[in-house]
Amino acid sequence: MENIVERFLGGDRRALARVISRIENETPEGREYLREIYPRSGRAHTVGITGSAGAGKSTLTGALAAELRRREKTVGIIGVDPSSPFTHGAILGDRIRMQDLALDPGVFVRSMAGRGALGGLAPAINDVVATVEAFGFDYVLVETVGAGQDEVEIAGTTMTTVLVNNPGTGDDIQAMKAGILEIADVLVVNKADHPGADTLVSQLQGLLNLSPKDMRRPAIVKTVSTRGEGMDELIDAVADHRNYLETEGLLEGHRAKNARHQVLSIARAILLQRIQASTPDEQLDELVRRVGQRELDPHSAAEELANIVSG
Ligand SMILES: Nc1nc2c(ncn2[C@@H]2O[C@H](COP(=O)(O)OP(=O)(O)OP(=O)(O)O)[C@@H](O)[C@H]2O)c(=O)[nH]1
Ligand SMILES: [Mg+2]
Repeated sequence: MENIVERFLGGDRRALARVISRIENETPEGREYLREIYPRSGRAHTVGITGSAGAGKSTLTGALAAELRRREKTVGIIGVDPSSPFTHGAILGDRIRMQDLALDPGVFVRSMAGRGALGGLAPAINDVVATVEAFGFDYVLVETVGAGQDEVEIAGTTMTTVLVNNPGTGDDIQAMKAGILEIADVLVVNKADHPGADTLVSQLQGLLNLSPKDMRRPAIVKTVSTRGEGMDELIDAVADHRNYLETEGLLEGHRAKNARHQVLSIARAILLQRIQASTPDEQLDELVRRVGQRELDPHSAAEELANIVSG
C-alpha cells in the first residue's frame, strides 16, 4: 500500500487512477490512502462548472483546459455524472485539440458517478476532488449537471463556481430566480454564436442589479466553447474571483464552512450506520409498526433508536 501512495506522490498517473477508484468505492484502503494524501490537498484552484444539460459544460471545460495548458498550468478534470462522457470526445468541439489534451501528461480526466445511495451528491466527490488536488494539479475543474441542490453542494466543494447559460432558452433566468445565482461566482453565456447572446447578457445584468449592494457581482463572460472563444476572459474572471477571496480574507472562511459541512454529513452517515447495525430488524419493524398504528410518535421512536447507540 505504501507503494501506491509513494507512486502517487511521485507523480504516477496510474497510481492516481487506482487511488481514486479505492476512494470512490469507499474501501478501507481508500480511507487509508486519503488519510495519507489529504494534507497535500487544498492548494489547487478548484473550479466548479455547472449549468443545465447540454449547455456546453464539457466543451467549455475542455476549451478552458486547453487554454490553461497554453499558459503552462496543469489541469485535473472531474466529470460528475456526465451524460456525455469526456472519453467519448464531447470534451471539445475541436477534435484535434481534444486529442492533444488526451495525450497531454499535464491533463488528467476522470468521470465519476455522482449519486449517493440516498440521492444527492455521493460523499466521495469531495474526497476525489481532494485526491486530484493532492496529486499537484494547478487547477481542478469539476463538471456537474445543474439540479438545484446538487449545484449548491458542489459550490461548497470548489473555490469558484462557473454557471453556464445559453441564449434563447429562457429557463436559465427562471433557475436563477430560484436562487442559483447566489452560488455563481462567474456567469458564462456560452453558445454566444447563437442569436440572443447579448439579450441574455443584459437580462443577467438586470438580475444582478437587483441583488444586494454588498454582494459581490459575478462577472459575465461570453464564450463560444466549440471555437475556444472567450477562454482568456473566463480564465481572468476565475482568477479575479480567487484574488477577491484572498484579498478579502474569505478563503479560510470558505474552507472552514466546507469542512464543517463535510464533517457533519459524514458524522451523520456514521451515526445512521451505527443505529442500523445495532438495531435488529424486528426491533425496527416493531417501532415502525407502532408509529404506523399511532401508538408512538415518530420523534419518540427515533429517540429510542438513537439511544441504542449513545446509551
Ligand atoms: N454552437 C455552439 N455549440 C456549442 C457550444 N458549446 C457547446 N456546443 C455544443 O453543444 C452540445 C452540448 O455540448 P456539451 O459540452 O456536451 O454540453 P454539456 O453541458 O456538457 O452536456 P451534458 O454533460 O450532457 O449536460 C454539443 O453538440 C456541443 O458541440 C458553443 O459555444 N456554440
Ligand atoms: Mg457534459
